[in-house]
Amino acid sequence: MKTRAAVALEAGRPLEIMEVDLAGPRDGEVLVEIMATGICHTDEFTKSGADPEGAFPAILGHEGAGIVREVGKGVKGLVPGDHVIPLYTPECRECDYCLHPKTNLCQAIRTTQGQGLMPDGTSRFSINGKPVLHYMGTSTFSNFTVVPEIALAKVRKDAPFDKICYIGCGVTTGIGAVINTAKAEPGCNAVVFGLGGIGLNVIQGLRMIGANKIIGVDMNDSKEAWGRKFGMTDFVNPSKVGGDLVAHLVEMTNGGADYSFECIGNVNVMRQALECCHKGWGESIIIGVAGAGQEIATRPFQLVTGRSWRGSAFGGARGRTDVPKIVDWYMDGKIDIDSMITHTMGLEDINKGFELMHSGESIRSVVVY
Ligand code: NAD
Ligand code: AHE
Ligand code: ZN
Repeated sequence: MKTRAAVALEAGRPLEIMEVDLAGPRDGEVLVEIMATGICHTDEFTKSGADPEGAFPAILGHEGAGIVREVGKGVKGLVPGDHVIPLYTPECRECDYCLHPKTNLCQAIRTTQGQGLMPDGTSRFSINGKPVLHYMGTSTFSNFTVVPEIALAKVRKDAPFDKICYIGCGVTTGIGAVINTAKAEPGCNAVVFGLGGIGLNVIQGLRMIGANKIIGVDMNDSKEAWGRKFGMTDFVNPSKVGGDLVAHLVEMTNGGADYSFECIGNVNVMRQALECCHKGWGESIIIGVAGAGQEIATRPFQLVTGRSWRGSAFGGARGRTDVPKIVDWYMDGKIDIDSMITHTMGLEDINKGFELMHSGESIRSVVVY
C-alpha cells in the first residue's frame, strides 16, 4: 500500500512529506493506522545527526496512537479495530530482561530496532524500490506503519488519540521516572532540570506521590508558570543565580535533594544534577539523551559519599502492562495531558512543530492525521 509520511532523508534537514510504499505485516507484525503522534525532543536529537544510532533515510516518530488495521500470521493478542500505542521499549514477557524484576529494557528485538529494521532484518518502507528505515520500532511520522505485536499496548477505545499519543513517550517517561525508577517517597525534596515535555511530567509525578519541595530549573523564564501549574514549588533560572547553582540548590533543599532529574540531555547539567543531591543518599536520575561523543564527569568522591547516578528509559515502564493503566489514569482525571499539548497540526506542518520546540514556545506539538 501507499502511505503519507514525513521522511528524514538526511541528518540536519527538515522532514519531507512524501508518499511512501509500505509492505504488509509479516509474522508477528501488525499494520497500524496512526491517528496522532507527538513530537519529542528525541526525534529532533536523531534528525539533527547527534544520535550515534541515527541512520537515514528514515521515518522518525515514536509517540503515537492508532488503530490496528491488519495482523500478520501468528499475532494472537490483537485484532483489526483494536486501539494501540506503539512502544519503543517493547515487552515480550519472555526474554531475560522481561523476566528480571529490575529492568523494563526488553531486548527481544533491540538489535534490529537500533538498525532501523524489523525483527527479520528488513524494512517495510520503501521509495521507488529503495528501502527507507524504521525508527525506534515505531515510525509514527507515517500515517500507516508496521510494528511487532510485542511493541503494541492495547488501550481502551474511548480514549482520544490526540491526547493519549503523549503516553507513548513523554507522560510515561516523566511520571515513570518518579514512580518506577526513583521510587520517590512522599515528603521528599526534588530538583527537576529542564521543564519541557518530559520535565513537566516528572513534576506531575512528584506531585502525585506527595513530594515536599519540587524545584524546577530552566533557562527559559516562561517555564516557571508551566512548572507551578503541575506542582512545582520553587523555580530557579540558572542565569539569574548570582553564585554557584549547585550550592544554591543545596541550600534551598537544606543539604541537598533526595532526588534530581535531568530532562535536557546536557552533560554539564547532568553533573550539576548529581552534585546537588544530598550527601549520603541523594539519587540523580538521567532522562535526557546526550549526543554522540559526549560523556559525563564528576569527582568520584561525589559517589563515594553516597550520591548515586541512575538512568531511566521510558520511565522504567513495561509498556504492554503499564501503558493501558496510564491511559486509565488520564481518563479518570488523575493526570493532566490536555494542557501540555500546546499545538496541534497536520502532517504537512510537522516542521513547524520542530520550530516551536526550538523556540521554546511549545510544550508538546501533536500531529493529527
Ligand atoms: P524539550 O525541548 O521539550 O525541553 C527541554 C527543556 O530544557 C526546555 O524547557 C529548555 O528551556 C530546557 N533547557 C535547555 N537547556 C537548558 C539548560 N542548560 N539549563 C536549564 N534548562 C535548559 O525536550 P523534552 O521533549 O522534554 O526532552 C527532554 C530530554 O529528554 C531530551 O534529551 C530527550 O531526548 C530526552 N528523553 C528521554 C527519554 C528517556 O526515555 N530517557 C524519553 C523522552 C525524552
Ligand atoms: N540512540 C541513542 C540513545 C537514545 C536513547 O537513549 N533513547 C531512549 C529513549 S528516548 C525517547 O524519547 C531509550 O529508550 N534508550 C534505551 C535504548 O535501548 O535505546 C544512542 O545514544 O545511541
Ligand atoms: Zn521521546
